[in-house]
Amino acid sequence: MKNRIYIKDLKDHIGKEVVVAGWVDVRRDQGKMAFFDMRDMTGKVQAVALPNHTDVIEKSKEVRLEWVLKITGLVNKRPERNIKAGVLNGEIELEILNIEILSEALPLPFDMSLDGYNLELTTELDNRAIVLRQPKVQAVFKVQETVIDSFREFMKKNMFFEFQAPAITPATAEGGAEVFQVDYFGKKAYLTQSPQLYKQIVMSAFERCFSVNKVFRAEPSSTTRHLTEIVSLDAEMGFIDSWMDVRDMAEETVRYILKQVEAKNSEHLKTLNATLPVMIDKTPTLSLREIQQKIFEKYGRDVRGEKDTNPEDERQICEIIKEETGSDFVFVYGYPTRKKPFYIYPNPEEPEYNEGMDLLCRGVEWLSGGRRINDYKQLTEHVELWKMDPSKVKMFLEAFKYGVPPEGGFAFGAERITMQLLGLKNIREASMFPRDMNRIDEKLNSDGY
Ligand code: AMO
Repeated sequence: MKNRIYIKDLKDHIGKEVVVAGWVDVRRDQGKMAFFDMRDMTGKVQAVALPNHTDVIEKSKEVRLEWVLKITGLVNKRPERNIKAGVLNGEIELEILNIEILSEALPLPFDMSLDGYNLELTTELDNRAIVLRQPKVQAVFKVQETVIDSFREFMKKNMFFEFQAPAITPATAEGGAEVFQVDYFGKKAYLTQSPQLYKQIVMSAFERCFSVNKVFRAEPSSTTRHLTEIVSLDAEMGFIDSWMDVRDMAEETVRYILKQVEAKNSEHLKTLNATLPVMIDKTPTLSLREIQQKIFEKYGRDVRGEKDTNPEDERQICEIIKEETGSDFVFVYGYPTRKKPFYIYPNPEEPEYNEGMDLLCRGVEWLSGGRRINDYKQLTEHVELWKMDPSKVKMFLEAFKYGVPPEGGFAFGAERITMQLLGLKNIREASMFPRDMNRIDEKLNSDGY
């Protein structure tokens, strides 16, 4: 739209005639005058129809919430007594000279105002097409945008090369049954669970690489922290001295993301009443066995010897670490080698435990990663030990025949981080169009074409 001024810029046009376009946000009729807020993607402004423009008053009274208008108006300073300090456009208002109706709207099926909005999650998700206009819902995805942008920024600052990993793969990367099978011209294929093997191949040529990709997990259960389709933020780096270099890079990545969210989304955090988690100077790092011992000592719950953490362990260890150090984050490393994927590097001093790690925060896993095996011989031994078919990982193994430095990497789900940063109760709130066992937007199809 030519000549349109964005609402956030109106303050630079005081005394001038401008064109704004957007939605009617809040209406207030007051006797001889009519007021409503206009909203565009940059903010809101109060529009007012004054008694001397009778035709404009008539039209203003006609408009309803969410109608889409093009308004020609005069940017006026508000009278001193009406100034709202600290609010965008709190010092100005738009005197309406002309209204052009671009689109009418049905009455909203529920209250979408900032204070009045209170939908149950299922209703919210069933009504995503409308609810996306609600400020709290928008705030979640604005924060998520910063999370993904700042991951990318931090990677690039650190010379990681961005690549695109395929979504259709011939074999499963992480093992296990949680994969979606697709019929690929009569052959079996899968939606990727992780770009794991590809990122290691790309690293072997580019030294450092990252990807921002959709990955798919056929999670057969319906939990508050699992989706079947997620945005995976993956990184892989060569020339590490030990797995601790990978941990440090993961920690600095998260620290950068937190700083960016704090700097760019303060209004959104306020809207959501969210407090960011505390990351102290050096995030505590404990082995799986150490955290199991701590849980036993503090809560008397004996999970010593378990092969992995369960949600209750994750909650309890985060509580313990918070109490002991003030940190909301904790790294856990050293999982039983044979219980994890074949590519993870076993600790040379006790090979039955590996150099894989998880980052937990506020009771939930944020990230997994660690050191990988870079030696071709050791890798082929693992393929055998894990009873894998070597022909299915031939392309992966190929890269390791030709010189690969000591290396490692990590990945985290954008929805998990968003959920945990904002203290959301359900991961579905952190996915714009969530996919789970029961939800695949059946009402969205284009069979009519
Ligand atoms: P992992 O399987 O632990 O590791 O996944 C990495 C991160 O992805 C997120 N995540 C999920 N989020 C929502 N719903 C799910 N179903 C789901 N599954 C995973 C979590 C998790 O920490 N290849 C390794 C990573 C690596 O070693 O580099 C991997 O995929 O935030």
